[in-house]
Amino acid sequence: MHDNNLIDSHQDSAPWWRDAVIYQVYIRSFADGNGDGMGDIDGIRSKLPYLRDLGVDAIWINPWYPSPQADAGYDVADFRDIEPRFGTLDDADQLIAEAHEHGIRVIPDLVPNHTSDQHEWFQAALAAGPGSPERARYIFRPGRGPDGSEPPNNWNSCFGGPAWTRVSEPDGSPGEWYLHLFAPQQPDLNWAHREVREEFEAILRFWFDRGIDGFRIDVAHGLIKDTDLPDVVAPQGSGYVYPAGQHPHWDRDEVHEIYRRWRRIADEYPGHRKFVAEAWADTPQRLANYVRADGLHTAFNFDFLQATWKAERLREVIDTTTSSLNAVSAPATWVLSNHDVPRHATRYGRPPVDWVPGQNYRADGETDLELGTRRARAAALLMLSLPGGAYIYQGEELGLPEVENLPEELLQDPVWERSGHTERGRDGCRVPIPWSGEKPPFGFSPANATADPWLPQPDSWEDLTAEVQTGDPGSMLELYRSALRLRREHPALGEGDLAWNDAGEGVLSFTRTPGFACVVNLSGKAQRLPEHDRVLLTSGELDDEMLPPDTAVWLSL
Ligand code: ISL
Repeated sequence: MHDNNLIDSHQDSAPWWRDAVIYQVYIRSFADGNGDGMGDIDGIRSKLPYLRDLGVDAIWINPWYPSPQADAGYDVADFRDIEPRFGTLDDADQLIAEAHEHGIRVIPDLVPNHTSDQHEWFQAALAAGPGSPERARYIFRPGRGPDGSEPPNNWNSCFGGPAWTRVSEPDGSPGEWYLHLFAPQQPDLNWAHREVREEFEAILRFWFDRGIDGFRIDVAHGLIKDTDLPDVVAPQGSGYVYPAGQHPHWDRDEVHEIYRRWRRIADEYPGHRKFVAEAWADTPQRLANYVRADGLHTAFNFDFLQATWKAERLREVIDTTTSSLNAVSAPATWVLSNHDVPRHATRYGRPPVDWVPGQNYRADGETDLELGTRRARAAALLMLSLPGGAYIYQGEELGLPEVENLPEELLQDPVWERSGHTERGRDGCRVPIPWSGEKPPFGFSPANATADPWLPQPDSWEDLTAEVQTGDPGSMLELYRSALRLRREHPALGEGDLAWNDAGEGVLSFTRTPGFACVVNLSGKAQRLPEHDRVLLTSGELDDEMLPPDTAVWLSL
């Protein structure tokens, strides 16, 4: 078993994951080592010093397994290997070792809800025909209607269109249908099947044995389906909410049995391995079920990500998050952006509307990017001073906006095709990172690259490269670096409690002990700072003792 270094030497200290800052590496777009226009493991290795200097505790890497990339790697063909475009298993081993030497933990992404249609299990299921043990690992059913030409039920794919695709049987006749809650190239596994469970337990061990520090669990709320496969009674968006645990395919109570077993496996390994659930639940209490002491350790806090830039809304989310998680003794996580949502510098520059998953992937409306960026700076100080852990999506530390004008012919997200070209999809937040230089590929690919970046970078990103921001005290990058440094040093930050202060309408003000306060001004007019000893950090210039609108400050008391 992997033993190293800095990371393992801390194995007996407090569980690191309770207040870790985890940086999301969207591997396709982070750094391209081999010059093929797509990011890779060598690219990540070359940026480890950058990540160490930024001051993050861990990286979560989006799926890096062999995949036809029908959904940017979330269609996994082999869970025990590395996509050749990204490198090899040896490269992964080396990355894990080097990251640990830099004090950075490594968290790959596990995709248990579905496989690629190119996975050997699915290919065997197609070849074996109806009623076979091979088909039992997936969800195959005969169609409805006299000739079976209608899908088995009315479920829809998250990417648009029906969640069922009909196959041709080995003899060429029109045959059964299989379920795919996402793209047709992502058939859902049958988690009622013992072999599926055993396979994933073995996959967990395969990677834990290689020294990884945890997993992000994709669609953690979706694995269990009602075995009767009943129609969904009300379409999404109609306002109807199923009684807790009774939706036919989301957030069913039986899913937690799976995670109880996984937790026991993680706990067998030294050094605090951890899970983070990508789970969508109707209420904070339902979400808290995923992070009970015998379940997954943490879950992304999408309520925070979805909240509009309004003090009352944010305070409500902060309070419901902390109270629901305190009830199960789990730490909160805070997240502003990821590879599925429009970047928050853009979101915050729009009229306030709550972002709805799956509905408005498209970034509608006029954007005031200067305003959005000012708010994004304030939001960073808010997020990084709240109790618990936080996620940073690559590029947010550079203040990258959503790229809203990618040419249609270059769009790659399956959402674009599946929605009949009504939703542009998520490519606008996935554009490769600008590292240096004055024109594309901005150091993303090496000088001798053989291809352009897989999505084009705007020329205007010349002003947003890591290189130009380094050392500029007014830059987003230096704000993140300072905030992360202070967060490490200050005893009040990380896990713990907060106490709200009575501040004016539209102002978030809280104290953390010992001796720390954060004030965020969302009120539209300048606010007097509360009594303090010293200003530690501000997201924008103070006007004497006044905090301007859309600005946050950290104070020493
Ligand atoms: O289920 C949803 C809403 O209830 C969706 O928001 C869903 O959880 C989300 O789209 C899942 O995303 C993850 O799995 C997808 C992949 O395309 C995304 O990139 C990934 O983050 C399929 O694997």
